[in-house]
Amino acid sequence: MTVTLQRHGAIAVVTIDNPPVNAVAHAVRQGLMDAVAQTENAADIRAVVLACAGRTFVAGADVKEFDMPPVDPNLPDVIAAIEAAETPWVAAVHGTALGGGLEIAMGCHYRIADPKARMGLPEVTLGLVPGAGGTVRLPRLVSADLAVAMVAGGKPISAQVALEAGLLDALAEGDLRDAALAFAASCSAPRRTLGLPVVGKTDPEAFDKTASDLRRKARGQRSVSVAIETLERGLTLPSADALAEERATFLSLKASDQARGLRHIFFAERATLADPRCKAEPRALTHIGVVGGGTMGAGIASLCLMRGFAVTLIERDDASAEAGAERVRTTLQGSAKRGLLHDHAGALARLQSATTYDALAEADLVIEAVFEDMSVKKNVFAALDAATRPDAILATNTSYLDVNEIAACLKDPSRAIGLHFFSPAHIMKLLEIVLPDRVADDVVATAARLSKSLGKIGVFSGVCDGFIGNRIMSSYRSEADRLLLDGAFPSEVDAAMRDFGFPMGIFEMQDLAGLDIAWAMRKRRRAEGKLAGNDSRISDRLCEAGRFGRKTGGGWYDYVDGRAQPSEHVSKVIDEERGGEAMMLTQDDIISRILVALRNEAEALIEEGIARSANDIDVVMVNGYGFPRWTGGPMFSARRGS
Ligand code: T1G
Repeated sequence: MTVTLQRHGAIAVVTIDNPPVNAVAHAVRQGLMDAVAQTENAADIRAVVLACAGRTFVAGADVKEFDMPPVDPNLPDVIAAIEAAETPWVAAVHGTALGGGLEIAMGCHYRIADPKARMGLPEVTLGLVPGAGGTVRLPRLVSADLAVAMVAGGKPISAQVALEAGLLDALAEGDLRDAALAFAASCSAPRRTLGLPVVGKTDPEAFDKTASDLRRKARGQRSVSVAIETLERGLTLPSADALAEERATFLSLKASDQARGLRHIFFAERATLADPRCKAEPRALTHIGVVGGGTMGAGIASLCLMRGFAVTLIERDDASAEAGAERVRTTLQGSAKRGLLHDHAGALARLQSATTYDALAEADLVIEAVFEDMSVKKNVFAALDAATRPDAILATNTSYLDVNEIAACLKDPSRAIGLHFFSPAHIMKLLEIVLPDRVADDVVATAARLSKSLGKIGVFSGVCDGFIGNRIMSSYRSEADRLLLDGAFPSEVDAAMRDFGFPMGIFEMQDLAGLDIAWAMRKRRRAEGKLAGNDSRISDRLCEAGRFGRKTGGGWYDYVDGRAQPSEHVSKVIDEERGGEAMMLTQDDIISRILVALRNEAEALIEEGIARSANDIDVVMVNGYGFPRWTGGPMFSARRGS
């Protein structure tokens, strides 16, 4: 049974049990409706505790049902029935009460939570607004300043913050169910949320600043501004009108392209590691070695420490080891300050640094993050082969080198794998798990489980020059270069792609990263005869002139007081390289040519077996390269014809 009712004396405990996250599927809605009827007709029931089995309170409506025809009872009706009850209902919240889950809790008359619980309204991240009273009940419990951050920002808050703000009535001391039963026994009458006055804006300027910050960060995602408008209307409209407006807005957004795109990515991200090889038993992982304490290595080490692993950081000498350890300590300090790291002292205690590989003799996994040069990486792997246990997994963080060639350095290549982190490693969600030909299944399974333990979105990639993301981005760069030769300028290409929804344009990105890195790669690949057809002289000429980007005061743009300006030098080089007539290119021309180039490269990656599916390509491009999330990714948006 998805919803059960048990008696504890005069208290009824209604329990939802719909694994894995108690999503409000139809069976849950019907079960709750039945429970209201049952408890209202039982004169000897004085109060109801609403609890959930498993790891969390209701985590929202069942997103899988969104593309199916609605089936009554709908969630607003269920919540209205709970709220109208004469018998007081007490929500007992644990885990994450999100979306419809928090809306159900707010429809209850009282709320008690486990101190570690979190609650929020993430609908905006799915291109929606709350559809079951969230924008109408929340402002009757907390200030509008907090309500707008929750509704339009989509981020959950802690139980402590919720208690202080008025969203919770109590935090459970000890067992949640016992505390909820005791709380329910003390309730004599229902307190209906809709009957409470709107709390209002305690600091109108703070409200406006939150709203404008969220609108700016949303870029092209419409649901954020719609959520702000819906909430603001809810502050002044009679509750029945506000509920009707909210529901109409929700239904309209649910059918939108952006909501479809965001639902696609939500499920695509959760399907990337569904692979037969992950059925193997993963190896135990507690002690992770990281070779290289530079930005990347220190970021990886910090992330592993934050997620509970013991880390030994290896550098070539004491000074470098101390510098690397200091980078880690600084990162941990920053994360602790932002409330992202609770066990700061524990994380620091788990960090060791050393200058010789024998410190890795007991490591379960070693990740190398040394200079991107094949001979350097091969030397590191050969040394690790001798210094580590034969069952230790050896991972390279290379972003494009041949992982098969690196693995071949080992006596047992089956223990080698690629773990391509994105910088900053403790913040970026994407992890490309690069699978060499001879990798063992349990090594693949271990990498998949590590990805989840690190809170990453892991995507499998085959071995090729640049794996999935960098291969696609190089096709983006090549098409952008061709657009320059055909008549566009860097600022026009960048403006078009920013209007499409990228956080920045490809030329701005190159100036930020540095043109010299790509220049060195082009020279290497040209020497290997691998660059035919993708070889624009423009970039080379800028590098030959020492224009490496922001760090040299000029690249594709000139930088004056840190601000990018179109460069006459670059325009002159482009005109010379064009050598002829320039075409008129509109923004649409630019966007469609670049999208076609991205998709062609993506199709090639799938064809070659480097990427497993179009969905994986969407996940990589959205989570690692700034492709606008609300489009669903380059492949999903192509299927939809945009
Ligand atoms: N609907 C359906 N399935 C869901 C789901 C949902 N809301 N949330 C999670 N799942 C599945 C997920 O696909 C995966 O399935 C499994 O649960 C574990 O998820 C009316 C309209 C709760 C924080 O946006 O944020 O309510 O892969 O891998 O890392 O106003 O899931 O195992 O088959 O993410 O521990 C609002 C979305 C919906 C919450 C748990 N709610 N979920 O994270 O596990 S709209 C959300 C999450 C709404 C109302 C509106 C996370 C989590 P499978 P997981 P996790």
